[in-house]
Amino acid sequence: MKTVFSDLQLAHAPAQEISDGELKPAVEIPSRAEFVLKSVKERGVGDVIAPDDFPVRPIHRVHAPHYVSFLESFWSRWTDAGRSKEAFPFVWPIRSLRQDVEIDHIDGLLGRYSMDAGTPLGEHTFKAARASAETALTAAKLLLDGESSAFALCRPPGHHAGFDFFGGYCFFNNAAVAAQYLRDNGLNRIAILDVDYHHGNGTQALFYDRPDVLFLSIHADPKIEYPYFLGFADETGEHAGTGFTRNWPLPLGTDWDGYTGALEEACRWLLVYKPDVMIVSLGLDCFEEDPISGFRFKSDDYFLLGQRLAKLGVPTLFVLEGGYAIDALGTNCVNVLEGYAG
Ligand code: OKP
Ligand code: ZN
Repeated sequence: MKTVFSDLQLAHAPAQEISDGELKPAVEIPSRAEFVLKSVKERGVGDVIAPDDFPVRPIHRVHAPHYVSFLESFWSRWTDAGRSKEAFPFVWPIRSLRQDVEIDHIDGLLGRYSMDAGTPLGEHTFKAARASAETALTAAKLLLDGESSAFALCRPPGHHAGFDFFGGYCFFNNAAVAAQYLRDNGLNRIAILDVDYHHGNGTQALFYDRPDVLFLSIHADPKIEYPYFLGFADETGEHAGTGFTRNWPLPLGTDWDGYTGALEEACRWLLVYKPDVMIVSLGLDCFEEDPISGFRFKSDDYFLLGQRLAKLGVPTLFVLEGGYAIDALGTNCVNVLEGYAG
């Protein structure tokens, strides 16, 4: 299986994040990707290729052009305002505040285009996020060209990012951009299986009213875990997309045995839907040692996950999402890919 990776993704290097009432060392850091890349090479997963250049259009198919422009111009506006360190939003246009005014100040714009204060933006964030989306696009293209699987080593991750907002360490929704690209290039049915520990709120929202992209997510119960405000079992799609979203919120402490029931149900939906391509939003943060998560996967369980997905017999695009236990991240990720490849 080929891996797509771009060095430009390492340029986004946040120092700190707001977490638990403190400024703490950031966890979504460049070494995540470096450790995964190292394991991919050491264990001989397959060739590692750089992404192709893409026009901005496939990103605009998923994200508002004004949101993309905001990210692109962010650093110059931020420094024009006299700031030099990384940025965090702190005010949002929620209920009772106006959504319809055009904001001039960067502090207002940061709130307009975000869902949380936990996602630092820096000088190179746009460049890295765009490279991450192009990594997913290039891997999607490999499937269009006849490969039966591919691994997009994406960073920053994507599944929390929506039509016009960033959050949860995500800026462009790499899996969604890939899904839309596959649709725009002749494939009719795409399934996205999100196995990140956190609910993929951005991906769900982007395809919530569409039957052509099935969204399935297994994650920690949002009642007690980020992103809190989406990912409950009663969210099953709307309008033409009714029935094409499924969520399996699971309790803290879930281990592989506690996970497999939901996974089997998701697999049954996949078999019925018969997608042309399955995109796996591959978070590795269900791991027992993950510093920000509360599930109890062991490293060997990731082999079983890969094996189970292979049994579906569907062309599969793996897109890296979260996973913050740096030392084991490469092992866990490649365990999935090896389990899949058999
Ligand atoms: C991104 B992905 C913990 C703060 C957690 C948000 C987590 C984002 C996860 N005190 N902040 O889905 O792995
Ligand atoms: Zn996650």
